[in-house]
Amino acid sequence: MADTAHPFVTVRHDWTKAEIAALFDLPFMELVYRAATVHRQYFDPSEVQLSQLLSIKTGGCAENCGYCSQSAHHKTGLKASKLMPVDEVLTAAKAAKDGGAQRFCMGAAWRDLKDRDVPALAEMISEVKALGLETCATLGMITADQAKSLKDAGLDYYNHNLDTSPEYYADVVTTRTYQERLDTLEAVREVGMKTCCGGIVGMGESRADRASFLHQLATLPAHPDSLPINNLVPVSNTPLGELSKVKGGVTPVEFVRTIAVARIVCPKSMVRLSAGRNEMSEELQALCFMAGANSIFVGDQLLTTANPERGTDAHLMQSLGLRPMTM
Ligand code: SAM
Ligand code: DTB
Ligand code: SF4
Repeated sequence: MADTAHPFVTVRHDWTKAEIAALFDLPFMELVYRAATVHRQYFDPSEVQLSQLLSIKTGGCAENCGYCSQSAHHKTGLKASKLMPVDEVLTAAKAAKDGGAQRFCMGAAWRDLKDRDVPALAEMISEVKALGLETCATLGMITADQAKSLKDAGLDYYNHNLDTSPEYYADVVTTRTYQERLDTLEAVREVGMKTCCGGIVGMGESRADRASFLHQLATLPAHPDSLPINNLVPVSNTPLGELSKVKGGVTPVEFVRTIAVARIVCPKSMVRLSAGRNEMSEELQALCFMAGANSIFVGDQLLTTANPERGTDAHLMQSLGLRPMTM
């Protein structure tokens, strides 16, 4: 990396872990300044992309992700439901569009997508797309054939997160491997669909883990088009929710550092300030935008947990002079 006061950062896929760790260790003002500089190379820093989530199939998931309210392995009290009918999804998508969302992301608590569900999803996707929204889905592991069917139906993005570093991964989930996650991302890229891939901070991982997680993203054959950084939303009776009650999450400054490093190593990605915003002050979110975040989830619900209400986000955008991204 050029070590100058005004680094022009090009898109690189050969980042080393040591370089990324060194970014984390920069004095905070220097790190944020560099990230803000990179942000301006590729984006208008006043523009924020707006996505909205809907849980189209909730709970009862076979995976044991240690942070998740929807895993059947944890007694979180969440009621499991079947795949939502298309008309209900469309009602939610119309409301999202009317509320200003640009992208509609449909999430299902599945380990992997079953072929029998593809026709219903294809119909859902094509009708959401016809409303004039960008479409995104997160349905667990998928094959290239399934990805092709979803793309043909009008799916623009597929979300599948790496979640953490390869080194910390076994402390987070044991029912699916890191390699399986990479394979799903490969299948999505293979059919030319855009990828949305990021992870979670505040799960008890170290700074070295956060650097290693971003190293994975930065050295993918193609950087994620969208890169969500979630701050753990502690859910009671999940292993990591309980751990965070004892250990605490990351400090706000460390969270901003993670956003800044993500912006520098994946300069063209939309870095999404994702879960955890409901618990953040306006000032902390402002620091995240300054550090290069340029995407958020809108709507008062993420999948199963709360997100800021529309009025709260309208105030945030207005007070910071932020505008919805021109598409
Ligand atoms: N089942 C699919 C999967 O795992 O790919 C899709 C839905 S899953 C809920 C999508 C992502 O949400 C996870 O990979 C994780 O990064 C994030 N997530 C889930 N629960 C969270 C929590 N309590 N706090 C922060 N992020 C969370
Ligand atoms: C992502 O990285 N974050 C979103 C989306 N991709 C699917 C999900 C956040 C979920 C937060 C916990 C919940 O609401 O259940
Ligand atoms: Fe299932 Fe996804 Fe939750 Fe893991 S994160 S338990 S795969 S819904």
